[in-house]
Formats: sequence, structure tokens, C-alpha cells
Amino acid sequence: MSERVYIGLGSNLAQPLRQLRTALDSLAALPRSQLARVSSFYASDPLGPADQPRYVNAVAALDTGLSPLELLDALQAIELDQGRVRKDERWGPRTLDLDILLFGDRQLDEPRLVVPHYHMHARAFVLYPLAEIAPDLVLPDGRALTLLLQACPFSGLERLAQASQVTP
Ligand code: A4P
Ligand code: MG
Repeated sequence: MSERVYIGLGSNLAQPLRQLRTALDSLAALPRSQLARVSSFYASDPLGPADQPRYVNAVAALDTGLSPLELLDALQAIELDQGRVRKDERWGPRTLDLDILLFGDRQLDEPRLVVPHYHMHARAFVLYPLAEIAPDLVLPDGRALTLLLQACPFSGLERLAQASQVTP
């Protein structure tokens, strides 16, 4: 069985646009999975320490037969592959961050995986790209994405003209 998963992509080091494109290629190549949609790329002001470059963010929709933990392992392998070094500083700069935002209608609270992603509800750099590829989305708790958007101003965000994908 295949489930629709939404993945948040973020980078603010080492050519972020290229990092995101490479990551999208890797997502498209995952086993038992199909990359269904990709949002535009957005430049965004950093959340967390301010002395770091702006981020580039995007959201991708993936239809996958992988289990949530199989997918998390695969995403972390892609992060490592692209030179991600985990540091102690919270919300510090990174070459690539791949977050599982939503996994079908599941609500997961496991040591390694919390879904929906715990901060997605209030982050413009997640909600606006997500709305671009899934405008009618309703979260597992019944809240409509449109409702979350009303409470989340489009600030510190800039939609980039660069094409976000080759072909999904
Ligand atoms: N983990 C639990 N749930 C999930 C999930 N749904 N998806 C665990 C992915 N991972 C999940 O993640 C730490 C652990 O979270 C993982 O080992 C996994 O088992 P991490 O990627 O190593 O750490 P992190 O990303 O530095 O921490 P955190 O708190 O997840 O940071 P966020 O929330 O991802 O924020 N500003 C802008 N403008 N754009 C950004 O993209 N990103 C961050 C990072 C800060 N500021 C930003 C942005
Ligand atoms: Mg993360």
C-alpha cells in the first residue's frame, strides 16, 4: 500500500538551491516511492540563531510504500550523503534538512519520529510551499491547512523564480 507523505526540505549552506535539487533527485530515486509534486523554492529568514544565512525551503509530496521509520532512515542517509554534520547548536545552519511533515493520516509519537512534524503548524516556510502543492489539505487532527495559513503571515518569505525540479 502506498501513502502520501509530505517532506520539508531546507538548506542554508553550500549552495542551498543545488542542495535541494540534489535531494529531490534522491527522493525521486527512493525504492517503492514516487515523487508526486514539488513546490517552488522559497528563500526564508532563519528561524533560530540570526547569525546564519537565509534558508532555501521547499515541500515535496512523495507516494511511498516505505514504513515511516524506513523513510526516516532513508532521509537521514540522504542528509549525511550531502554533508550534513549534526551539531549541538539547536536550529543552527545546515547543508540539508529533510523533515517528515505528514505521513498519510498518521499521528506518530515515537522516540525517533514525531508526525505531524512538531513545528509545522506555525512556520511560513513550511505552510506556504505545502499549500502550493496541497491547497485542500486537512491535517490528521481535522484542522484545514487554510486555517493554519490564516494565522501565519507570509513574512520573511520570498518565492524564488528558479525551477524547483527537473521532472518528478
Ligand atoms: N525527528 C522526530 N520527528 C521527525 C520528523 N517528523 N522528521 C527526529 C524528521 N526527523 C524527525 O533532527 C533531530 C531528530 O529529530 C532526528 O534524529 C529524528 O530522529 P535533526 O534534523 O538532526 O535536527 P534539527 O533539524 O536541527 O532539529 P529540529 O529541532 O528538528 O529543527 P527543525 O525544526 O528542523 O528546524 N529557518 C528557516 N528559515 N528554514 C528552515 O528550514 N530549519 C531549522 C531547523 C531552523 N531554522 C530554519 C529552518
Ligand atoms: Mg530536522
